[in-house]
Amino acid sequence: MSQHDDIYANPLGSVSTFQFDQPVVDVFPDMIQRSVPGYTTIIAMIGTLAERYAQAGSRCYDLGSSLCAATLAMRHRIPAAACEIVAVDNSPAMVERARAVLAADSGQIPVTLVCDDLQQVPVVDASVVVLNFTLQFIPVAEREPILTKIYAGLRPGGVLILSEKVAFADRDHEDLMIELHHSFKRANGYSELEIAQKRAALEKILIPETLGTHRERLKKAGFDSVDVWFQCFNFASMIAIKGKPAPPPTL
Ligand code: GEK
Repeated sequence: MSQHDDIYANPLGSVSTFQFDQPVVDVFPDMIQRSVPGYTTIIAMIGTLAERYAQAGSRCYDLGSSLCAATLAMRHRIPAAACEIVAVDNSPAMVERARAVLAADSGQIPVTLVCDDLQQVPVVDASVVVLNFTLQFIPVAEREPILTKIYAGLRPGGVLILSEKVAFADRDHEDLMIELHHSFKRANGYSELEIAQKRAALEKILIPETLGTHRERLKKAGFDSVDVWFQCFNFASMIAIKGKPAPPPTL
């Protein structure tokens, strides 16, 4: 059972840059659930997308896997035979807790959990790659090579699911989406102080970009089809397909 997130509840003299350390790991499921609109839906739909796109004998990657929520969604929905899931996170505290989460799970698909920078991990023979709110933490200049590597490692017909906090070119719309996100957080019990201090902690390390920038970069990396399949305020998830989308299976 996840602890209640009150990391930013008391005034901090100076707010240090956010880290995925042990105190964050201890409250992570509660924190992400109360901070990211649509998180539960996105996780469930990653399972649905993996069910559709995972190919027999291929690998599915969860890059920036935290406590393996997306890994487990895929593990319990993939019908294709002989798949393997590779979950990667560079926070030792996250990976240690994720190991316990996986040990308590009864899914049959093998999961390899790797504690490393996702930029160092090869993507090989993949059919599904998930970057669920992870690319936003990578310096902007380093994002394109990651997408190029993922594209190269995908089989034809394979997909990248990319979820991000996004920015908007129009200043008024950007302000409105930020305000609506803060209303969502208030409704979930966060105080003005918690919202302000968390925002300051994330300011330098979570860099949102517009959907247009993401789309262009994905196309440049080689993806043939790029579409938004989920959006709530300034949180969105895209599906990028290598090759032309296959027709839906006959039921
Ligand atoms: C979920 N996907 O629950 N290499 C590997 N991991 C990284 C890197 C990196 N370079 N940079 C950050 N991380 C998850 C949620 S959280 C999003 C993802 C959030 C990891 C970091 O340690 C953290 O666990 C995760 O990416 C981002 O579906 O907290 O907003």
